[in-house]
Amino acid sequence: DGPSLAIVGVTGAVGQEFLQVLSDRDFPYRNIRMLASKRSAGKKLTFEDKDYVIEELTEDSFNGIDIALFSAGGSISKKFGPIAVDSGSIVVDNSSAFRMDERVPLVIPEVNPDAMAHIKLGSGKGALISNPNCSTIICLMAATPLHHHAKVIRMVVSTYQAASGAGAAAMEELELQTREVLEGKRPTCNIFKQQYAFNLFSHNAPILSNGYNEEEMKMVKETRKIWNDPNVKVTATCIRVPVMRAHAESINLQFEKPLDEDTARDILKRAAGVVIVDDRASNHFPTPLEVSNKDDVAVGRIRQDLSQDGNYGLDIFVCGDQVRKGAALNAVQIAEMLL
Ligand code: 11C
Repeated sequence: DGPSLAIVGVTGAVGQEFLQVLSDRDFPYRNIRMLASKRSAGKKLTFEDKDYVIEELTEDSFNGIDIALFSAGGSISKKFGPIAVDSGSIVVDNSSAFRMDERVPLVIPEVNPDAMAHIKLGSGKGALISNPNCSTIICLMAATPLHHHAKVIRMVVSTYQAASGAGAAAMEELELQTREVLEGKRPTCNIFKQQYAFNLFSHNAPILSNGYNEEEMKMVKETRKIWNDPNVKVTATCIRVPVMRAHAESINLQFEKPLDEDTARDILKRAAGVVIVDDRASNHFPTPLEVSNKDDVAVGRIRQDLSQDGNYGLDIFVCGDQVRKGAALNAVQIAEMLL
């Protein structure tokens, strides 16, 4: 027993991870509708020993659906999200389509669960809930517990983002290019316009008139919305690195009140969904590989920022699985809060 689910974009990297996470967490459901584009309709998939036929996403797909998990890109969400809501479904949307809409809660369950408290499953009323951008989720999982203690007034983030953020095709291209370069061949560049293997480059999101790219501005705007603090100062530089599925971020924090590193470590030790990897003696700190396929965000390099007087600043380094906590796990946790 449980709600009736729909997965929109089930063939994608995040769509597949939705299924994995639902299964890993024994999420209760009555039935699941597997939805994708016309191209994938008719294909079969097996989930928890049951065979499914992938259906084409249409306006009728949401009849009788209680919760719809969307990860099929912004334009699909913009078109079909409101249709699902009109059908009475609660949509958890992984795209950026509705994140900055003030009527739509933008939720990280460990950070701001109250933002969705008014949305009730079984009320017969549909609703939209947005999943934040992966870089924002991974950053705020570590920064928020410290923010609650000493109030962040400024945050400077530099990201090292994995291929998975650009989808399954980018992950395949990274693998292909790595082989090609090692074999002395010219690398295939279909997803990105430049060589990715053995390289890194500024994030591929469009550059805006202020010189920031869209990924960076998502971190700025989403942090303000999630923390409900329009005044927090955030700046970010987002970089794509040749890593498969976990993002890393260097985060510099400036606080309103002093916070020493031992207290920060204690706070992070107790924080839900966070694990500390901070072994100075053996130079062991978070790595993308060690957090891959894991739920927790790893935090290390916890140290006082020397450039700020009186313990008003901290530097930390975080890694989190982009496909899991950055996308599918966070969405399924939101769905769990509806149960
Ligand atoms: C990346 N964060 O890692 C991006 C991808 O707004 O959900 C996801 C974009 C988004 O490239």
